[in-house]
Amino acid sequence: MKPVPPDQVETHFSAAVSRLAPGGPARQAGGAAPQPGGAAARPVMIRENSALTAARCLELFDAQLASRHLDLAARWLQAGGTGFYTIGSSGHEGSAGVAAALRLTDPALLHYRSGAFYQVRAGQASPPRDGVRDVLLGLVAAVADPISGGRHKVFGNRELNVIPQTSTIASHLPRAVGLAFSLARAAKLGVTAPWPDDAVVVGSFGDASANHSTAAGAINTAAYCGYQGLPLPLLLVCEDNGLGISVRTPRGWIAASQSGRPCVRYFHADGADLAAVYDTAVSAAAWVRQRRETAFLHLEMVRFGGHAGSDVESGYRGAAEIAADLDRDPLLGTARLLVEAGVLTPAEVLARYEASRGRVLAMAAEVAGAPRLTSAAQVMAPLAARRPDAVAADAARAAAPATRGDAFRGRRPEDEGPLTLAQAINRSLADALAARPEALVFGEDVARKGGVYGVTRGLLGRFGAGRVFDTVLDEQSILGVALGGGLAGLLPVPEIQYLAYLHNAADQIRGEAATLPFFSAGQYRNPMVVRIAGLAYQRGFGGHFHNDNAVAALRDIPGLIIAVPARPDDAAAMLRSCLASASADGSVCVFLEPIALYHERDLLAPGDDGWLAPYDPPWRWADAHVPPGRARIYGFGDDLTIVTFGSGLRMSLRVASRLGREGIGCRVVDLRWLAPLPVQDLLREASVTGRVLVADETRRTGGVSEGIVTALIDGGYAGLLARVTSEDSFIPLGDAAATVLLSEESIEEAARALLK
Ligand SMILES: Cc1ncc(C[n+]2csc(CCOP(=O)(O)OP(=O)(O)O)c2C)c(N)n1
Repeated sequence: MKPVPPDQVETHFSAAVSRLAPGGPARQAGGAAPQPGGAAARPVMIRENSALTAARCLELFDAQLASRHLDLAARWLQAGGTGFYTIGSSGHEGSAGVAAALRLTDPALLHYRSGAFYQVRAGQASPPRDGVRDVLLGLVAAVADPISGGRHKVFGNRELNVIPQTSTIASHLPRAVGLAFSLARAAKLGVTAPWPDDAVVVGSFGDASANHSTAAGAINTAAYCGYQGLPLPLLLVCEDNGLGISVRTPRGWIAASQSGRPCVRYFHADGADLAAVYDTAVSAAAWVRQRRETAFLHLEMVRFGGHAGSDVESGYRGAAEIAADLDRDPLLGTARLLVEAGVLTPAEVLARYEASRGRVLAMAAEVAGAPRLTSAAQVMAPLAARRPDAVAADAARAAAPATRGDAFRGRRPEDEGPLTLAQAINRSLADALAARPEALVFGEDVARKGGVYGVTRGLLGRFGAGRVFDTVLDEQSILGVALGGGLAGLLPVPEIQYLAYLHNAADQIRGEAATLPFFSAGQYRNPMVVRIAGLAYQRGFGGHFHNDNAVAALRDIPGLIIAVPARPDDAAAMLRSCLASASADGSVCVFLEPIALYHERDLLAPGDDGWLAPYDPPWRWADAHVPPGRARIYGFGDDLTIVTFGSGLRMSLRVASRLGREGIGCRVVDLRWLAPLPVQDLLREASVTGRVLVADETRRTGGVSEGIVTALIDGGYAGLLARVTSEDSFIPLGDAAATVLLSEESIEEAARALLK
């Protein structure tokens, strides 16, 4: 196959380099300027007043060249049908200077155009990695791709501390903020993080991305933390090429919108001038590292080759405008530095350029046929990595008796008598904080107030503000702290105040948390237990936003664990299982708490205390372990199986009791877990009676019942089957709510119909 013919960027580069006028006598890049009187030799600097040495500049030039030729190789591979990704870094090679200003141990979350950064970072490893090979393996979706194992083309590498990113622009910035926050927090709590205490987190992104609410929220949160004196060592790098695909960023917008913010120090450099980028990045990195404060490094760049290989740039930019960018080619900028400093001649620059092309293309040809993933099992392996035995063992982990006694101020929960659901969750959180020094509980109103419903009451006083804290009112940032915290060795237990408010931040679970093990072939995990107060039936309170019953946005996320505890005893055991799954398996767990059951006491009659349960002491935790995906069965009736969960359980048990008085035998299956769905338990209990009623408080469309019915059919169940659900509606205020929600009456009516 023929190489890609030279485009105007290449033609302009070689012509412009040929015209460069060498400055002074050629010097060895690694050489040193002679000192008067034989004093110690000083390294040769690439330019007066720059801290970039000639030797380092030459190394960075090689990284820039490799990055440029990787873009050309990507197009060559795609033309040959063996490459699958052509979004390049051409014009953005100034990012090499940012990498050079940072350390290998500074965690990096990179923009898809930070290819030169990646090449420099690869060279910082000892021994140096072959960054070109890494990227090529990603382009051809090879199993040997060191980060995703053939699942995506991303910049990432565990050894290089480059955490892979998704294609959703800016979605990595809440995690970057969370990681910077968590590194400092882990150090304070004595938790060992995979990065040094003085590490700087770097997150790069484009100029259009800077406008995304995710970026705006993340930058605001960084500032908000800094304003309160909280350490937030984050270097935000905006690679500003003035375009978001075809849409122009208004001239001067990034500087105008990002400079002068409180607690986010603004730095600016010309991205085509490597020495300027390096010097400015050195200052910005020092600012962040020493002050533990956030900095915003604004690099003005150009974009060559359109947005991606498929993008016809001439459709939205004039030829003159495109040509005007050619003089701002960062490779030309670095060539100028090297030639003017006498390090290389123009001919040597061009020879180096061609040598780099030869090396990259030869390697591209070598990896083009590398083996790819060939089965669903291979593709999905990182999603299925569960270790039930390790989870069971971890779930039984309690604090030493003395520590536990202190945590509960002498009154152990098992001695309190029967507890409500809210109390059981509260005591379980306290047990988790006592047993797991890395656990953090945080969210809106969780600390001083103790939660809207008192579920986290008292935890701040007992465990301190380092571990139980109120956050900024931004669900994306709350989840970002969890995303970063998990990477930093913490066990985050964030709270989303109401299920309705998960939805404006759902991508942080769907697109970020859940995908990380997939795109890193299991090398990175996101341990977290996201507590969400939700579901309906708050009597006379709240309307839709406090009674939202939609879980569709969660149910189809591969690998996610979703717990819906209905009863106090299950809540405690299930929370321990979630914490253990997060801790032992790195699982992303959602713990959906039915608000209406928080303070419920009765089941069948006022004062019967049927919805209370005593708290298990630690010695019972192993026996009481509830593995994810196991249901709980109530009753032994042979006539009808009611399948339900959450508030539906209480209603179904009441219906079953009434039917029982008429001699109709029911068994009620509390699924407890919406993911993984307890399919085995479901099929077993369905086949006993041959009559199944699904009582589901979520919506008829996209609700849980669709999954239950499908699981029954898929599993070969051939008996009678019906479902009652809530309506495809939002929840109105006041008594009208009952008109659209699953009710005890509708369950009973459907049960009787099924029994006829
Ligand atoms: C949330 C989201 N919306 C839309 C897209 C589609 N998209 C991909 S790149 C891009 C433009 C990004 O521009 P910018 O941030 O300036 O980065 P650049 O590509 O110019 O380096 C868009 C709209 C996306 N990836 N993510």
